[in-house]
Amino acid sequence: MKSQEFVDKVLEKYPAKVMKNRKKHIVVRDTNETQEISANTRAIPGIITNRGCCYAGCKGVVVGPIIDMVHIVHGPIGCSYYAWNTRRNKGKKREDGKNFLEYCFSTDMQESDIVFGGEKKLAKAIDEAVELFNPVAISISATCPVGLIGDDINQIAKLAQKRHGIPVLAFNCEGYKGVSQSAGHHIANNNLMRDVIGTNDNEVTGKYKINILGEYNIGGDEWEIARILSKVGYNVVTTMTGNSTYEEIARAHQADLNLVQCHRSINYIAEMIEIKYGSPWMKVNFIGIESMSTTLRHMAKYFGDEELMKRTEEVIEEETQAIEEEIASYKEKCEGKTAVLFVGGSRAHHYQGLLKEIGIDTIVAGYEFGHRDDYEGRDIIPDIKLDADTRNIEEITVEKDEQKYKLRIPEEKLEALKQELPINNYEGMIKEMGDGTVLIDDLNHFETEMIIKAFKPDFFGSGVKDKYMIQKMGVYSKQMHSYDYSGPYAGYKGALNFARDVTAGIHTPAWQYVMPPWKKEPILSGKLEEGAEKVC
Ligand code: CFM
Repeated sequence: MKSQEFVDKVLEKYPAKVMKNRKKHIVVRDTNETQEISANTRAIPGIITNRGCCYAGCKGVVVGPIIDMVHIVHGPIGCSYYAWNTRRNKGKKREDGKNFLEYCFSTDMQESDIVFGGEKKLAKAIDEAVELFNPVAISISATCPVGLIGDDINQIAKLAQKRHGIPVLAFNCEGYKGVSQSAGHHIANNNLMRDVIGTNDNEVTGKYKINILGEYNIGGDEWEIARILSKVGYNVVTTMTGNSTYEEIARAHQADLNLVQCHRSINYIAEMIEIKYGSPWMKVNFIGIESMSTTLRHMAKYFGDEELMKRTEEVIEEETQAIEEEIASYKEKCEGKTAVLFVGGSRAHHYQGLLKEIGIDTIVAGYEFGHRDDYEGRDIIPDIKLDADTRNIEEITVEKDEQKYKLRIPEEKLEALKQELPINNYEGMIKEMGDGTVLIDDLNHFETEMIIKAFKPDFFGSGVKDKYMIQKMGVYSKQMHSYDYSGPYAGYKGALNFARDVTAGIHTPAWQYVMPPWKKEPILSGKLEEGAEKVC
């Protein structure tokens, strides 16, 4: 089916008001046009959206992966339980042996706490956590009821910090704030910037100091990325926040350059670090062989050191050679297949290159909660001011700390590099998609079904809420959030893992058994009574 025909078919099913709304979130790509898409607006009530909430974006995504903090969720147990290890953000303990990622900490609010207030219970939970685990720091994340009943988590945190002498950070990330998990990223970014980054001045030594921002070590991605970067000679100060510790994040301001992998979840910190501490940020992509190599070349160019450039080429050569043959064998098996990608706020873009490398074209793509800049590129920035998700979010402003920090690179040199490198810039997803492909923002279950019927893709990269519905329709679906049980998928070895998994997934004979037997043959047989009429 042609893309426009598909869009018309989807829209005609909606009541007029809904149709008007959804129309703005769907774009058929025309490479001759500069196209716009509506994004980051409230989902329509009644539509089964795949989105999460503000708490998910704050605690689940940005704060939760810090390994040596105890992350207490102040709320009913479900909010904590359903976020317990499901994202597969991994972490390894450091010398102090502190890694609490496997635990699930909650105040388990009950009806009486809602009626009489939960502050005492929260204070007690903090005391207990300190006594039992002795963490480096504590985070408290608010869930919906906390905001509704008015528990003052900031005051509780302040008092607990005094009592125990460790940082206790409060995040007012009630689930209902904003329109999706994106609001939670923003809140987490603000607090980490205000309370943590820049508080550890113990000097990080070595050359080429970098931070990896917007990388959460899902399925071990960060380990593969860090392996490659150290092989070239980079010194990773911290990753935000996958496999990170509190103190590593506290010294992030010492890096010379910030690499931004997931722009959506961390762009606020990247901007603020540049303003306050003078280290610019550069957009990178560690997913896919070509993207990984391009990223390494961009980094070497930024530092402009001959030796580093040479080493970069050596590493690229060695790493790509090691996987070339196996990747080619997968490409042979997947050539000509098609993919649909629907993931949070960056992966639907990042994975397109890798899929292409094994011969798979992305024909439909969209974000759950991306903003317009994630689709259209950073240069539409004035519109971000109108962003729906800044509602209820305290904007923090940071100022240049000129006393202590200068720009890490001479200004003229930086300006020249900006012409060639993605420094402080991000090209959105739209520009990279071909004519006739479809972009859909905040895809819902009805539209998912329609996509499958219209395009019959071979691969659907999405999340757990729709995975099984897609597979029941006979299409291979991979969870692009947690990678199901696999990973890493980043870097060179990760690309190979991904290619292997996808090839196996597409070619498994399971899909031919998806049709239930009663759709093909009668399972009951009998004779009609004389004179009886057949009704079905
Ligand atoms: Fe960034 Fe992410 Fe994503 Fe995201 Fe997420 Fe995630 Fe995601 Mo799931 S931070 S926007 S809020 S890349 S948890 S690691 S996979 S929706 S596309």
